[in-house]
Amino acid sequence: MNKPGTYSLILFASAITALFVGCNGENQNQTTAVTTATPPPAQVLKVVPRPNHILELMKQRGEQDEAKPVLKIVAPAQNGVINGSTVQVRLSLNGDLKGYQPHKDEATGMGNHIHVILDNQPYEAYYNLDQPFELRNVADGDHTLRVFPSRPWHESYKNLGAFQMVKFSVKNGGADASKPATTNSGQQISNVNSNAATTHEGKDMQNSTAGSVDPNKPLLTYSRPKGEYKGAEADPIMIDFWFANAKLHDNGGGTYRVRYSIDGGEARYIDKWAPVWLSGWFPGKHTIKMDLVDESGALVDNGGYNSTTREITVVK
Ligand SMILES: [Cu+2]
Repeated sequence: MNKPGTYSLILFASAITALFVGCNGENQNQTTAVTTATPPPAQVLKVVPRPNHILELMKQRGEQDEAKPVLKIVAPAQNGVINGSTVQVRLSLNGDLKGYQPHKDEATGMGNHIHVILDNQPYEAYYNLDQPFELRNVADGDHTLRVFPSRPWHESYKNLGAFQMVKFSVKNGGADASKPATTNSGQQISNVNSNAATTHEGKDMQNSTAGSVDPNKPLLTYSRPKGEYKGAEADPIMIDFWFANAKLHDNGGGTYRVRYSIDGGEARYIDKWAPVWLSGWFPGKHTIKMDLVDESGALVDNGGYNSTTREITVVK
């Protein structure tokens, strides 16, 4: 975010100002004019309430936001071994759904969906549970898969049973590690069944393997923000995560805190498990670092997944 050119200009302007003050005390107007070349304002991010357009969407959705969706990972199986680099993901959705169903509205490109996370990569969106979701180009080795249901605006459901994780491994996959990361977008026609070509959702995956994650220990799963934000979408931007196997400080006597920092700035804390909306983003690239810490501020490790840094782009 530094702009060396701008700062040199300011230094130069200050030098000129000093010169004027030094040699001609009467030239106050000139001095004032030059010193108004102030440095660019720093980005100040404020926590703001849930925005009105989301409140409006919630109203239109009836009871859906009170749903308690329960996911089950049908495939890959826990500790399963996959031959080949394409991993078929199958999920079943149950629980108290109150009308909640994953579905992409073709007109808006939005809808309820599932966040699917291979290892600790950014999530991919899975819309049509009637079709398997393909993770393509998955590297040989051990992996984890994490899933949880999401609303159209990418806020996760946080009820018991919404989040699931399995470990599996890939053998003889021959995945191309040199492939660029997730450049293919979404849908692809697959002729798995020659009689009826089916549309599979799926994504090329980055080269990664599992951390040594203990499924019973406190686990922070980074979800949002992700990708590119444009116009009204970029103000405010939501921070959201899944937290399993423990409680945060303000959720009934928990001892954990989520610490985040934007662009390497001050540490901020989330003590109650809920999305946080931040307003005031400058255009450009930003980093978001999200850590799980204990009350002394020490990182609580779990296979490396409890400390995640992501980059997003804000376009205005
Ligand atoms: Cu989403």
